[in-house]
Amino acid sequence: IVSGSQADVESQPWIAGIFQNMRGIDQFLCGGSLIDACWVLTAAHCFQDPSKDKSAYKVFLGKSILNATDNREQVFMVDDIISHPDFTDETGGYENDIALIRIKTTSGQCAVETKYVRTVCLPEKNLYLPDNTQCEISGYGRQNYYDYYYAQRLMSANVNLISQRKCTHEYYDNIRVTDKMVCAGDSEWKTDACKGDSGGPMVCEHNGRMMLYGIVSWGEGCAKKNKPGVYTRVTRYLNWIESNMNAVHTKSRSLPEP
Ligand code: 4AZ
Repeated sequence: IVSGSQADVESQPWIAGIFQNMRGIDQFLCGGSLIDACWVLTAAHCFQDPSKDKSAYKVFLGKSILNATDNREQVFMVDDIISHPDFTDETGGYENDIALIRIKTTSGQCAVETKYVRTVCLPEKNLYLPDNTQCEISGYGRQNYYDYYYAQRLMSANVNLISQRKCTHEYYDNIRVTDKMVCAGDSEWKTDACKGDSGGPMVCEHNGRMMLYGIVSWGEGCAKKNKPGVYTRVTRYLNWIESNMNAVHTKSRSLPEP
């Protein structure tokens, strides 16, 4: 997060940190959001490395410090990764940049609700928030585009939703930003998501509750003038999310075939 401030994990209790094992070391990969005790919603582009299978990943909930663990945290293995079948990076941005991760502990449990770990609401299908609505992003990603290290603590910042027309035609090149994405930034181009924040939440308040409105997906640079952050528009994927969460539940619960 560029121009963010340190956040207590209890203010973002749905934040997930996804790590990937590289030559024996767990390295931070992406953010995510807990949408159900057993499911984290994240970005498909985090899982493009074909050499990695699900055993290479770990998911942390309740994490305030990136490279240290404390007793508020819960850690999970990855039981399943479901990337959107139409995910592509061929247009220069990312299309359908959404993935579901099923989490379980070594003893087979899902997340336990605490002060530090809680699910976020999904918006209704027809929720279309007006331009300039203030939303909140959070993550462990870079605090400047040219930084080498990720933020060592969970950071968050406010951004405002940007008009679809302006984002598509004025800020980007008429093709990369589709109506299944939503753009956000601030009027001074100071605040943005950055590398490492991918997959993490953009939440917006609606009817007094925080809703997961966007998933950090892409953008040209970070906090660059006229180049807003681009987020997967969650309302456009509610059917996909629901059917995939249900499909796996049904499969694991159903009786064996005769
Ligand atoms: C990235 O590389 C990335 N400014 C994430 C978000 C943005 C740019 C890059 C948006 O993960």
